[in-house]
Amino acid sequence: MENSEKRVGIEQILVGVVGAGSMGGMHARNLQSRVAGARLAAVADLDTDRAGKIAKGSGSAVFRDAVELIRDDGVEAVVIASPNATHAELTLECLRVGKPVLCEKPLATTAEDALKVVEAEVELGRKLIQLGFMRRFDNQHVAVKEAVASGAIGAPLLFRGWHRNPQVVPSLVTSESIVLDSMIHDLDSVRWLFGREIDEVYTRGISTKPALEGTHDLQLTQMSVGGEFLASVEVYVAAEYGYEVGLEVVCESGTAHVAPFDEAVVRRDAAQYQRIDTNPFDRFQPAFMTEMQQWTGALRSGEHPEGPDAWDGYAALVVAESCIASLGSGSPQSVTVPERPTLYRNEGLGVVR
Ligand code: ISE
Repeated sequence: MENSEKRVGIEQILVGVVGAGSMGGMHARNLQSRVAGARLAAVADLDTDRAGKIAKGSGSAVFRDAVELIRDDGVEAVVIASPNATHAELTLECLRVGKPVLCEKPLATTAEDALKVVEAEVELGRKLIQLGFMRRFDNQHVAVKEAVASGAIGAPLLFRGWHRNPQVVPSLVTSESIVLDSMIHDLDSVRWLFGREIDEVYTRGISTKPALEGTHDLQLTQMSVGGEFLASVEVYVAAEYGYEVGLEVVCESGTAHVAPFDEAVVRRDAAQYQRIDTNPFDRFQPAFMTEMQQWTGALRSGEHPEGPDAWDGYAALVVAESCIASLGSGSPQSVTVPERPTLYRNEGLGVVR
C-alpha cells in the first residue's frame, strides 16, 4: 500500500478498473458517481471502445493492456473485473507494484494458482488483496450473521442457502464453471457465517433443460463445517422466474433468515404480486456500493480494508474443487484447507462462538 500510505488523509483515491464488461462497468459507474472519496482514474479492456464508453465523461484514461493500467502512476488502487482466467496473474502484478487490489471472484481458476497468489502476498508481508465476495456487505446477510453471533437464538446448527439465476447461455457454462462462478459465493457465505472451514462436501447435480444437456445446472451441496455444523446450498442457474439469493440459519432455539424480497406486495384479482429481481446487480447494488465505499475509505485513511482477503479466495477455491470432484465421483469428498498463515489470522472470518 505504498502509494496510498503516502497519501493518508487524501481527498480522493484514484482507482483503475480492469475489465469493461458488466461487472467492471458496474464498479466504474459506482466509482464515477456514487462512491465518496474515490475517483475512476482509468479503465482497461482489450476492447478499447468499450472501455472508452465507460470512461467517457469522467476524464479517465483508457488502456488496452491491463498491466499498463496497473503500473500507471495515475492509478493508486485497482479493481479486477476481467475474465476469471486473468485474475491470478493481474493480482500478482498488483502485488509486484505494491498497489491494493479488489479482485472479483474467483481469485484464480484453480486452488493451486490461488495459493501462488497467497504465497506472494505472504512473502510481501502485508495484505493488499480484497476478494469480491460482496454478499458479506449485504445488510440482510450481515443482520443474519449478527443475529446468530448474538447467541439470542442459541448455538448455530444448520445453514441452508439457495441461489437462483434466471438463465445462462448454455454454450458458456459447464457443471464446473457453475461451481467456480456461482456456488463459490455460497461456499464463502458458509465459511463466513460459521467462522469455520468446510471439511466435507457432497455435491449432486441434474440437468433441467434439453439445451443444457450434460450440464448440471441445478446443483445441491451438503457440507460438514468445522466438524460441528451442517450446511446445504442449492444453486440453480436456469430457474427462469428471476434472481434470488437467500439463506436461513437454524440455531438451537430459533432461526434467522433473509427476507425474500423488499418490494411492496400488490393484491389484485384474488392474488398478490411482488416484483422479483432479475440479476445480481439489482439485488446486490447496495452491497456493491458498501463494498467499494468501505474498501476505498480504508485505503484513504491508510487502514487495512477488513473485507474478504486472498485467503478467503483460496479457501473457497479449495472447497469448490472438492465440490467438482464430488460431482464427478458421485461420492462425498473430504476437504482439507491448510493452516492459515499468520498474515491472515484474526481477520477475515469472524468466529461465531
Ligand atoms: C455471477 O458470476 C455472480 O457473481 C453472481 O453473483 C452470481 O449470482 C451468478 O450466479 C454468477 O454467475
